[in-house]
Parts: sequence; C-alpha cells; structure tokens
Amino acid sequence: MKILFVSNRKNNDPTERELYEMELMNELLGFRRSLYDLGLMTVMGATPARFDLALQDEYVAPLDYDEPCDLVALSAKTSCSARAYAVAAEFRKRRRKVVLGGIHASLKPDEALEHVDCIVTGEAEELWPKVLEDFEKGALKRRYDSAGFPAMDQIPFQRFANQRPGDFLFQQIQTTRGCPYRCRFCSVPDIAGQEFRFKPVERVVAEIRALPRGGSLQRRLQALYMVDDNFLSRVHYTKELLEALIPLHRAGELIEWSAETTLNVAMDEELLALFRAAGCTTLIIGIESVAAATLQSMQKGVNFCLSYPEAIERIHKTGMSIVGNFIVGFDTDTLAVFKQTRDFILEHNILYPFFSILTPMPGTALHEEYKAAGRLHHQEWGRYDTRHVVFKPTHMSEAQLMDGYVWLYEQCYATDAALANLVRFWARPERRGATWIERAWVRWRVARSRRIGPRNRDFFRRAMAAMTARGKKGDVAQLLYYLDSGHFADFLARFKSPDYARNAELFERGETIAPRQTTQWEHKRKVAAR
Ligand code: B12
Ligand code: SF4
Repeated sequence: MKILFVSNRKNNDPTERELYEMELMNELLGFRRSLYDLGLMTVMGATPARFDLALQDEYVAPLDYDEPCDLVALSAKTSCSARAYAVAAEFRKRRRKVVLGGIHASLKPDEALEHVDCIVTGEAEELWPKVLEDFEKGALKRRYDSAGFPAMDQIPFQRFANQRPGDFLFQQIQTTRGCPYRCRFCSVPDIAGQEFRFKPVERVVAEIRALPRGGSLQRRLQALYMVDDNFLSRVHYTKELLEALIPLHRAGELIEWSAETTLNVAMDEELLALFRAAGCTTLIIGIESVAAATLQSMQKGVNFCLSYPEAIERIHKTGMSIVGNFIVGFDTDTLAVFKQTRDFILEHNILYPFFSILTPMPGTALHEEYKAAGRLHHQEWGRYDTRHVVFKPTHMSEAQLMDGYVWLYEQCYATDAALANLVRFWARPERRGATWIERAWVRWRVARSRRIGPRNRDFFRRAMAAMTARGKKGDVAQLLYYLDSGHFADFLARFKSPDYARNAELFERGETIAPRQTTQWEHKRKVAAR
C-alpha cells in the first residue's frame, strides 16, 4: 500500500511570496525550498515499514493529483488550511481517501471534517500506525484524537521519501515540546501542552547524525534550524545538550545552526559561550514589542530579565546575530510604534528583523476576545498569515496598520539605513570576512538572477563595495538574506493603501503625532529606581 504525503502551499498564486520561504535566496543558492514541513516528515517517520511512501511538496514542484496511491496525507497550519482543503477536494475527485492532521485540524476539527475523509488531532506519532491499520482493514474512522503526548524518546526520526535531501536550505530538528507560558496571541500551550518535554540528549545527537544531506556544495550551504518554541526551556538541559553538540560542531557534523530562545539567554554568559562553541550562529528571539505596556498586556513576561539593549549587546559580543520577531497592531500600539520599532532595530543593530501583523489565531485567548467584541472581520484562514489585517485595530485604521507593516520591511531591508545596518554588523570585531571565492561565487550567482530587480541589484553592488572597502570583511550569506528580504519588501508594495505616502510621513513623524510608548528598558529603569 502506498501513502502519498503532500505539503501544500499557502495558496496557488505563483506571484505571492512569504519571507520565510526565501524564494530569491533559494534561487541564488540553488535550493528548491527553505523549510520543509517537519510535522509531515515526522509522521512519515512514524509510518510502519510495510507501507510505500512518497512525498509531493508544492513549493518544490506543482502537485500531480494523478500520482497512484492508496491514501493521501495532508498537514495544515491555519494559514494554509484553505489551500489544503482545495488540494483535498482535487484528490477526492479522483476517488482517493484523504486524511488531514496538524495544528489547524486539531484546533478546528469540525470544520476540517467537512473537507476530508478523516482527521487526526494532536501529536500523531503513537496514533498514526493505528490509523493505517484501520485503513488497511477498510475500517478507517472519521476522526482520531491523540490521547496525551508521545514519550519524547519514542519520537521517530524524520523521513524524506523521494525528495532529495539537498532540496531544502534548512535541516530541522526539534528537541523540546510544550510551553508553560501563556502569551495571549500564541497557540503553542494549547497544542503542545503546558509542560516542557525534552528529547534525551543522546537522541538529539543521533538525529543530527542521521540527517540526510545534499551533495558537497549543498552540505556546506545547508544550515540546521532547531524549531523549538524555546530552545532554552530549562537551562540545565540546554547546557547538557550544547556540551554534546560541541564535538559534533568540531567534527564538521554540525556546521551552522540557529535556535529560538528568549532574551533571558543573555543572563548567563557561560550559556552564551556554549551556544557559540557548539556552532550556533543566529538566535531567533520573540521580542514582539519594544513597549513595556504591550509586553505586559500580552502576558509576555518571559523577556523581562535584562534591559533589551544590554541583552542584545551581550549576544552580539559572542559574534551571533539575532532574528528579532516583532508584532505590530496591539491595542496599545499607536502610530508612533512603527518609528519606535525601526529606530530600536537600527540603533541596536538587529540584523534580521521579522515583522508580523498581530493575528488572533483560532484557539488563542486573543481570538475569543476579539470575536466576542465583534472585532474580527472574517474567518478566511488564508489571510490569518500575519501579513494581512483581519481585525479592527484600536489606535489606527486597518490601512495604516498594513502600511506600517510594509513600511517597516522597506525601512529595514530596502533603504540606505538598512545597508548601513548590515555593514555595521560586518564591522564587529568578532566577524570573519568572506573569502574571495565566496565573493566571486555570489557575484556570479547574482549576475545570473532574473528576479532580483534593479533596486536590489544596486543594493548588492554597494554592499559588495563596502565589503571590499572594509578590508574584505562581510558575510555573503547575510547579504543574500538582505537581498531576499528586500525582494519581499518590493513584493509587499502591492498591499500599500492609496494613502501610503501620507502614512509614511506620519510614521516618520512618530512621536510628534501620537503618544510615545514607554520602552521595556525605560520601564526597567523606573522600576529599579523605585
Ligand atoms: C517551524 C515553524 C514554522 C516554520 C514551518 C516550516 C514548514 N514548512 O512547515 C516556518 C518558519 C516556515 C513557519 C511559518 C509560519 N508559522 Co510557524 N511554527 C513553527 C513551529 C515553531 C514548529 C513547527 C514544527 O515543526 N513542529 C514540529 C512538528 C513535529 O510538529 P507539528 O508540525 O505540530 O506536527 C505534529 C502534529 O501536528 C501532527 N501532524 C502534523 N501534520 C500531520 C499530518 C498528518 C497526516 C497526521 C496524521 C498528523 C500530523 O503530528 C505531528 C507529530 O506529532 C510552530 C510552533 C509549534 N510548537 O508547533 C510554529 C507555528 C506552527 N507557526 C505559527 C504561525 C502563526 C506561522 C506563520 C503564520 C507565521 C509567520 N509570521 O509567518 C507562518 C505560516 C506557515 C504556513 N505554512 O502556513 C503558529 C501556527 C498557529 C496556527 N493556528 O496555525 C505556531 C503554532 C506558532 C505559534 N506561536 O502559535 N513556522
Ligand atoms: S510565544 Fe513563546 S513563550 Fe509565549 S506562549 Fe508561545 S511558545 Fe510560550
């Protein structure tokens, strides 16, 4: 029997793009997708050996609905659920049974059941073999609910089936699940439970060793992304894990990797040194907002250890860069938030800002609250993707929130100030410079690209000039990321309102037109002075 796993796009508009899909970066580096669907690959790993497996990834190639198979398995996060339903409909037209799992089916089971033959809710490692057994017997039920959570040492290794491992820019590993916090915009505690669960360290090491890799060039370029919501759930576990990763890094089995942590990571300098020694190059941090009131109202207490500037500087001193996740559109946000956020990023040299529009995802406290208040405009899940405004904001119009989001991407990736931010990061003493081979290779790749566009090409030319002028210091991978993000900023132009120019002027005037928020570090200073 053959199971066909399908990873679908968010929608089937080829002109759409997402920042995390890094389409331009992939084209320049020769990969076909940045991040595969680890949930699907894990369920593939939990599939008993007697079944044949195949994977179709819509980001890699258009779907072939006629591929022979006995069962189709789909996975969906909320924002790609509508497309998953459309894909399911195509397969069902061809008389294939379709099963859907993943976060959205777990949060909205009744809705999902209207579109597929069977749903599986929760973490499916233990339940999936039973689903397949029933299917073999012709007794597939409509719904399977995972009872509790699988033991972390029993989670199977991910499998890739027919996809070439070198298709993907990032390899992915998960070391922990669950989160005891309750940020009001986040669904993780409801999905993965409020207890941290840890994979045994030796299992993580074995998983890294077992990761399939591409050819020698791809191997050098591929990086590992630890997908944990908080890689720093328990410091003693993280330290033990990092110590076990150091030999892998030294042996070249773990080249470059990134992980999501809170800013609390910076409290412990020994911990920071371990991250670096184990080869971590980038920390992904949910800063969410620079405003103290917003952080408090979202119960985002986890970030309150040091002042933001202190914590950021400590991380930068190790040579690691930061992906700073920021959300705009909170009820406490005024029009001043955009400039305050941009200035914070540029002043503190945050290299990779990632902006999201606040989105009340189903299953969160925020969703229930906004729904009850009649503030949600619709439930078109395809637009619950953090780059559309789906609710009524408090201190600005929907169009201003959208314009502010686009403005932030433009300001941080497509301006002279953005170039200066990148070049300033390169000037840090801990950075190594690109080799001439890397520079020549990247020049060659960019010259061949048709998608890059004139503004971005000019950005590239000036960044390369800065790289050479500064004693050949500079990181070509970071530059490619800037080109990709600049390309994303250009794409976002289609969402600008007719009043964009006027709104941009207002954002630039920031505090003179709207009350400025007390920042996290000003708040800390005040509390300390009391
Ligand atoms: C890695 C990650 C990403 C990667 C995803 C890469 C990819 N191609 O899938 C990237 C960075 C691209 C990403 C993007 C986004 N993400 Co994200 N992401 C995560 C994160 C941190 C881990 C997901 C993961 O890999 N888990 C590990 C695997 C093993 O678990 P799993 O996927 O849940 O799979 C298990 C079960 O769900 C089930 N299952 C899953 N699929 C299937 C299929 C079948 C057939 C069966 C039987 C079972 C089954 O069994 C699996 C094993 O237990 C989660 C947080 C979290 N804890 O889930 C957020 C999370 C999923 N993301 C979220 C969001 C909001 C987004 C974005 C909208 C954010 C943005 N600003 O762009 C986009 C949307 C992406 C999309 N395609 O729609 C939300 C989703 C909320 C929701 N209701 O959908 C989460 C939960 C974070 C949060 N704070 O709330 N994300
Ligand atoms: S945002 Fe992070 S810390 Fe907050 S509940 Fe979600 S996973 Fe936990």
